Amino acid sequence: MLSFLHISQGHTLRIQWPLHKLDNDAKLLRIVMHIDFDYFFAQVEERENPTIRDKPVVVCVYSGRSEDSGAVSTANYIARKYGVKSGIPISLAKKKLRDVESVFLPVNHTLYDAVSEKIMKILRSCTDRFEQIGVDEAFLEVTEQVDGSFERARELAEKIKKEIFDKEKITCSIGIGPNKLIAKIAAGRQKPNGLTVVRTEEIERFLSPLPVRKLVGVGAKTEKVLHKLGIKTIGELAKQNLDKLTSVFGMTFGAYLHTAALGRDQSQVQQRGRAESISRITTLKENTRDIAEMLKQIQKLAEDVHSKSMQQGLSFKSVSVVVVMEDLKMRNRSKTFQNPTKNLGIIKNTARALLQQLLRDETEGSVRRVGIKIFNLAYDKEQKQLNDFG
Ligand code: DGT
Ligand code: CA
Ligand code: CA
Repeated sequence: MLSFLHISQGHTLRIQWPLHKLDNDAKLLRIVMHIDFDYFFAQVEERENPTIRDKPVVVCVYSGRSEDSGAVSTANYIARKYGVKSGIPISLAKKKLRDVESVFLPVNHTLYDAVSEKIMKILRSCTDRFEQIGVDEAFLEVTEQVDGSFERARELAEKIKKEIFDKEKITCSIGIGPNKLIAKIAAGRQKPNGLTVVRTEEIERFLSPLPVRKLVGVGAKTEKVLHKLGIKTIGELAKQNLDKLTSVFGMTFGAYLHTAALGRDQSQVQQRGRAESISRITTLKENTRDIAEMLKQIQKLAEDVHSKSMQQGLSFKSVSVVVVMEDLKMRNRSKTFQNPTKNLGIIKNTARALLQQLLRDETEGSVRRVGIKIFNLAYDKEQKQLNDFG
């Protein structure tokens, strides 16, 4: 893979990161990791209650209309052996599992979100280029960290899997490739608890036997059209000429199919998803001007926003207090510090001072709701270095 970085005289070119310092050829070298947590909602439920682990576990969205109406959100791999999968009706899942003792549970998003945040925080500490996709997936750009070595990327992935399992008892599957597209498809190849590495020179052999449906962006509809054209595998799709694909699928999507089937993808890992602020608000038992009562609630809310910020590895520079008056008018007061902090005491003390000030200014009317917000958020400075994994 690194062969083009060798100079003919026999010595190796020193790789100069960051990427923009490299020549054009070397810019093509990227190593991207995609992580997908295995049967996520069901695995979290197993973790919470290990006695259900050896049974089929089905996590459901109950619609509430009748006892079993609704759809399966996800299921563990034991249940999948019986044909239970995301999206099928709960009643159908029950039918498939009628001869075996199984566990049906309602979705508990608060729980899954909390676990997801903890794992995402681990991932974020492993790289400075991180893109979260939904609740159970993320891309990591690791090119620089592993010095362009797929072998070192594999080692890093093993350490990440171990850290997630040691800390959160959740398994995940990781794909490593020269771009996001390949990494994502690779992550899905050996599930659960898989690790699949696809080097640049392996792209064609890896992609060509796969059904077209495995290509990111190809859903049931596109698959049907492709099948009608006699195109079943990604390899067959890669052989189609661009004009034919654009005439059937339009310029944008046709061109996408063409390049994607060749395993090409230039899209960057986008650092995003960081919250602008973290806030909590609550309704008081009764409308009041009793500051002690309001402070009691504010202290609890402060602990909430603080723990949320800790989970996400965020510090803050600003704190604000908001109250909703009995006439539903909103009032707030904020304070911004010179430097970011993670200190719970600072949130509490600042909130108390802000609330006192607000009530001194607002002399009329009683308060219906109180809330708190931290903002001007930043990720913790000390990012974990690769050495911490070595
Ligand atoms: P896997 O294949 O081991 O990654 O299994 P999951 O369950 O993690 O599947 P994934 O990654 O496609 O989806 C992540 C979570 O999203 C999953 O635990 C439940 C939820 N989910 C996925 N598909 C559906 C669906 O069709 N309906 C509902 N309600 N939830 C879904
Ligand atoms: Ca998953
Ligand atoms: Ca997923």
